[in-house]
Amino acid sequence: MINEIKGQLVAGKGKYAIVVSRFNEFITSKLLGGAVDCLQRHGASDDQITVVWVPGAIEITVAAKRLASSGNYSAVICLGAVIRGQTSHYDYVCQQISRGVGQVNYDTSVPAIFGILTCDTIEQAVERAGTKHGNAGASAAMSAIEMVNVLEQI
Ligand code: INI
Repeated sequence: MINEIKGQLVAGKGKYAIVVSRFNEFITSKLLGGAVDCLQRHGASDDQITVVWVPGAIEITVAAKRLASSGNYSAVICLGAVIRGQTSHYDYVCQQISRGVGQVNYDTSVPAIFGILTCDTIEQAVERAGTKHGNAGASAAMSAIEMVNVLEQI
């Protein structure tokens, strides 16, 4: 019989850090609400959840790396909203944070979950922050719970 490892969707005793950016706060606060609600509904208590606010998406990586390296957290959930403007700034921000969050995973072996919206329009972001297309913060929290459970078994 094959040995198959699957993550339970139970927060267990895991410690979950959430890094959330203040830029586009009207969206990111909804992502945060979705993430916290998801963690709580899967059994996490208040003392298992730490929330760190940073100025913008670019700053998420450094805080995520500090948290992941501290040894105090089972997973780091990164939440932000990058919305395309009239310049190429968007592309630079997106590139930097996707690489940065990925790097935190490789450098620390603590799962850093990419819950950062990268949208062409504000409407697309609203749709992913608790309306038509669900809540990307809740999805990110779910991924964090699953990864913590998977890694505990490996
Ligand atoms: N930060 C975001 O989180 N979302 C954005 O859409 C955004 N745009 O488009 O500029 C943004 N910029 C700020 C950036 O993340 C840094 O905070 C800033 O450059 C200071 O380092």
